[in-house]
Amino acid sequence: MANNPYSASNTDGPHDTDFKTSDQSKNENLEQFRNDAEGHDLRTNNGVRIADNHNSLKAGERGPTLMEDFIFREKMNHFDHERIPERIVHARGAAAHGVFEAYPEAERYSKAAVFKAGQQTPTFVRFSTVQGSRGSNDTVRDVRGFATKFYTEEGNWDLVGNDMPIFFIQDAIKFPDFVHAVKPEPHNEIPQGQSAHDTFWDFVSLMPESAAMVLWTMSDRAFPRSYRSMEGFGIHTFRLVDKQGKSRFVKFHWKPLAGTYSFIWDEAQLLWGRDPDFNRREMATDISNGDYLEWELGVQIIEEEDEHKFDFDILDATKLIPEEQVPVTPLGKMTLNRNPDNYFAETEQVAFNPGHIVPGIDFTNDPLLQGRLFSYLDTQMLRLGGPNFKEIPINRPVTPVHNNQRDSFHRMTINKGQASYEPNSIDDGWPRETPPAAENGGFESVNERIDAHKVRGRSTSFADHYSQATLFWNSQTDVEKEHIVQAYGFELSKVERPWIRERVIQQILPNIDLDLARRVGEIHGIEAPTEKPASVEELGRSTLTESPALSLMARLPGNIKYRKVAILVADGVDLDQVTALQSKLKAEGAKGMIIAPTMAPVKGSNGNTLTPDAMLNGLPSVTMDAVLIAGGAQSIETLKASGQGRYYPQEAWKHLKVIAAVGEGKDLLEAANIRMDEGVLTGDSVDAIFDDFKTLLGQHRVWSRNPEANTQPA
Ligand code: HDD
Repeated sequence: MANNPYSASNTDGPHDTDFKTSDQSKNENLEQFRNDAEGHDLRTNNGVRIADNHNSLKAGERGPTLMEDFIFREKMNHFDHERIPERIVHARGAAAHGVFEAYPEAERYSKAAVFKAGQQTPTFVRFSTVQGSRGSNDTVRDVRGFATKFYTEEGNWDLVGNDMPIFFIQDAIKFPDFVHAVKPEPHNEIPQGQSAHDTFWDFVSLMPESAAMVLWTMSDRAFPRSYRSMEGFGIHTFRLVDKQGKSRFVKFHWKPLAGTYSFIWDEAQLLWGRDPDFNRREMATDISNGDYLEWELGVQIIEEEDEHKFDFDILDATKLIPEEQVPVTPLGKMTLNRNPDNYFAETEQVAFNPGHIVPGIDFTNDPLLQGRLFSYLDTQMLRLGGPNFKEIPINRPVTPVHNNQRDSFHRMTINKGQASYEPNSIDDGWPRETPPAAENGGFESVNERIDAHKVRGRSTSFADHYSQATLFWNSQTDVEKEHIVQAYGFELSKVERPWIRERVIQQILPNIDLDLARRVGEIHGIEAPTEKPASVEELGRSTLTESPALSLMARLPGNIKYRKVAILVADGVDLDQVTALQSKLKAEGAKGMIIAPTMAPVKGSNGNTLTPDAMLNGLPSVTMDAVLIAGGAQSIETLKASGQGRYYPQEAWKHLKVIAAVGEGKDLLEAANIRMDEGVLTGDSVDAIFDDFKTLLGQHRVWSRNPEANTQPA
């Protein structure tokens, strides 16, 4: 094209130079599409006012409806077409808008506008579960999707990651097999939101490369307490390209400023019934209360010349790079600060694609990533009905879009001009290319030399299937290990075919750890081998035996910010104590929820009243992080006499939560047979218990209670 007067050689750089983003760019961009009905008449889609929205047009009041009723037909016709296919995976999700602000050091590593020092870029983040359908539960044992769309000055960049740093398979060609195996079984569509079934365990036990990721999903990471307490990972090795054109390998990490913490399994399961929307509800409520969610985006940086310095292949998505080997360099901070206006329009229609990258970011040859680059666009064509899904407001970049792509279903853009091809001389060559160079803004792929034979195969450097599973297991605390053993125990108990259970216990788990295999084997009455059966290549070699960063306990918040604490009250409660508890919690950034036997105003001992936030069964203990019991003789008598009142602290105790009782509150603990331990505090005043309460809640749970809690009824 170089000698064509209407092509690239005729251009001298970007043509949309004055385009800049701010944290509000996407909000402003969406505004033109918002529809607020307040103060407006009800009309048909053709704009005709509707006089009666209750009665169809009939031949006589008791007669048949007339075909002529265009108002009825339009309404019914639209309703009949409301549903679109749910996502084939990650169907259940919740999203929020936010802003990403780059730290000064970010621009050292990438020329992308999103990483310019101080640059604010609007974001939209969708969190999801993988296995369940759109109507399943939030707190299932599963991986969580963590997909971020950055509406940058240079176009949309999507970082489509998960809350775990590795994946189940190495090559995208196995993705349909994996998803078929984990999804509800084809003959009866059971089970929903669970991996505890034959097809999943059949597949993963035949695919040793999945061992490490399955281990992660058997850990408490699989039910994060909240979206704000989840880490996020880009998983694949990507590239960042700096202004000089130098490319470095990177792994992306989202580090939650709130720290990481999870549910325990029984609690997560109970929540399925008590509040199936727990995570999404909390995020939406927190954002509307101004309690925003925050993460730092960081990268592990690997210079190109160090590509082969690891015990594993950095192109293998079943491997993480231990943070002890390559620390995470923070590049910026994201704050989620605005709820979507409409679930369908934004959260359901948002279309992520790891193939959406911008200059300064590039792919690697990870075969899982390469396959994803095909799949996302393809699935969106079906789910969102054709190639014009890019014009749906939530998917539009905030940059101008001009190209020669035309037509198809539901085209919104009215392209002017006669020429829809390039080069052209009719429209003076517009829209023109921007030559691929840093100063011109055009996208340029890293100029990697590829000189290879065409081969359908896998590199021997991908043969290690177990060393990082072992690393993860070794890095867990005793309680975490116990939860993992119990998880394998439960999941395999749901597997009907004995040979699948045997395969997991005898051929997979021992390669991770002999003790793990023995303990799971004991639950199933299956003898585990005493030596690792896998080949040396499969066992891999890891120079690191432990990575403390892999334990959830490594990132406990230490503070009680954003924690939800139940304050149990009934008529006659000591209101001064309640007020003191609430204000102390507030001062720490936590929230005290007033929970009473009924929703009727609670009469305090001083004659004042208090409005409850919920009833005992409205916000049960599984929805709360800790329990406080305020004093007041009459209040405690009422709670003691109530089954729900006694059950509340019992359930919280079982789930290793901190419980503190002020004044007569200790009588409720006695009546509920609560075993006293370091996590059960009593005192005559709020001051007497609060500091210890705060310290213990900062550790998330009373882990030392675990052995004793196991001996108590569920
Ligand atoms: Fe995927 C959705 C994350 C491997 C094919 N994926 C999807 C979503 C997330 C991920 C977070 C939901 C996005 C949203 O909220 O809309 N997927 C991952 C990660 C992977 C991964 C972190 C491995 C590192 N995915 C993967 C492979 C393939 C796909 C190997 C196929 C080759 N993923 C899809 C998909 C989905 C999807 C079928 C379903 C809905 C959608 O894309 O938009 O194309």
